Amino acid sequence: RFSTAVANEEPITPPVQVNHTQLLINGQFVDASSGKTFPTLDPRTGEVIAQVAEGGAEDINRAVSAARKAFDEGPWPKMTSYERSQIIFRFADLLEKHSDEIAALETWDNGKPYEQAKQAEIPMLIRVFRYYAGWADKIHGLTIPVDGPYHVQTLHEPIGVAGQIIPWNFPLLMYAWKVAPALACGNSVVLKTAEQTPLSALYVSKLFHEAGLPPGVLNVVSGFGPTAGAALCSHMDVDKLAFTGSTDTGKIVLELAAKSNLKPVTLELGGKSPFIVCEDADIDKAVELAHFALFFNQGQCCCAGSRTFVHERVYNEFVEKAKARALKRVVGDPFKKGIEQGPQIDSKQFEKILRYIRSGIESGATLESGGERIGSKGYYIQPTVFSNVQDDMLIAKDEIFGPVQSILKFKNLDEVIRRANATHYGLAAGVFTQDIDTANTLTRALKAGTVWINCFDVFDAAIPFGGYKMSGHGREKGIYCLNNYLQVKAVVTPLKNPAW
Ligand code: TXE
Repeated sequence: RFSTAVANEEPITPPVQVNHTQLLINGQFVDASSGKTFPTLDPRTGEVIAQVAEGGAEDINRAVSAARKAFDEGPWPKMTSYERSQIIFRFADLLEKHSDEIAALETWDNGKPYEQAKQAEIPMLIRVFRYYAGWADKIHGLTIPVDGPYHVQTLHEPIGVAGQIIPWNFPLLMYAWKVAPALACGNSVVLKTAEQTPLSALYVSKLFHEAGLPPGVLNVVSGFGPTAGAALCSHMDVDKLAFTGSTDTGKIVLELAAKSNLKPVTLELGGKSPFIVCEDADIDKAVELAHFALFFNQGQCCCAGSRTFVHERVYNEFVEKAKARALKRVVGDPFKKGIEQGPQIDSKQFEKILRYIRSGIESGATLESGGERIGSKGYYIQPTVFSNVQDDMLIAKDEIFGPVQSILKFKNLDEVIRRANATHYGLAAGVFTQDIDTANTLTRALKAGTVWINCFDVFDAAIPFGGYKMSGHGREKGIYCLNNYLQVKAVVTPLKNPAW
């Protein structure tokens, strides 16, 4: 059933070395001021990959000072926008050149299948940087006609020092979504990576400097949330914050921003996204995409289709096929070819997921497949499918963030709209139907930042992404993200001769 091949065997040796474990401040790799380090672990075994410098408040101060200086005194905002775009393009070329090592490092630290990292995520990382490099010299204001003898224009200026905090589920994609637009708009950055996955950001940021990025423009601090993360959020010299992570931590980030200097905050938080399969849907395709929507990246996606609503007329057929698909899922060492699912990120997430599985069973949902760990080493979990899930069960309400599919039954559109929207989250939704009117009705009725129709997880650098309700504030990617990193200055000049 499940490929347990490597969960109980010696893991494959990753084809990459760890060269950078210090903090990157002002263009230099440096130790933490405290001299402290922390281990980053291999999710395949729980063993230590490397000791990494543990940044704290003092290191955040150093990084913010470097970013402040790079922003206030240049050269970054004083370069032409074309020069900035060329550096970002050169960085993208280096990412392409080193994509094998980068993908290997990402897999090693995170546990995601190497093929997924290499074929999907690194190309997207590169694409996002090229997309925003293309924007850098196309950002400009407007000339505005007004009721008086004035020439009025707007200048679109960078905000200043951007503090950015990212999670561990897509370390490099989150890096790209944050760093690329901030730098393209002319800001400087202090990035706090997730404590579970500090390695790949350090590696690629070194390449960024090789591409010509001036010192201080991008500073990377590894460390923990309540120390380094909170210090960044509270810092009086940080002008803007961008955060991706849990809704609970998002609230803390917003509070710290408000209590310090009221810096604007964009938040990309959790989700419990509905995936709605109507009675006229192409069932085989819907089963496959519902499986992908939930199990992709070990189920560790903020937009995972984690409430699979299926129309009662096709429910039994769907459940049978969803179960069969889950039983075929290939789980094992993410460095092996053909692996669809690797280990979960760490013991905390692993235990959390197993708790939710137990809660699903105890609350009366039907366990169709999976439900247990695989092997005795590392954080592998069987692809798990529950049917007969009810809205009030914890597995239907909370973000599990693991390979656990919950299938719910519905009777009609009004009912499924009401139930799909009955959540504090609003990140994404999937709709499966062949009827254009049903698709249009659901698209407009669902309270979600993204609606995928007959597809799921289609990401593109140009498509905005973000949440309604407690899934977040603001949008990342695309043209919409530029506003997060720009100030608008209105400039008014009297006209000497209004007739002309
Ligand atoms: O998240 P945290 P965790 C969800 C998912 C997961 C749960 C917990 O449900 O099971 O969150 O994961 C930093 N001040 N998501 O504990 O705490 C932290 O160091 C400032 C969804 O990993 O939100 C890391 O860099 N920063 C999500 C980042 O916040 C703080 C992706 C995320 O960690 C901080 C990840 C503080 N006080 C988890 N505390 C998504 N939206 O994709 C922590 N951090």
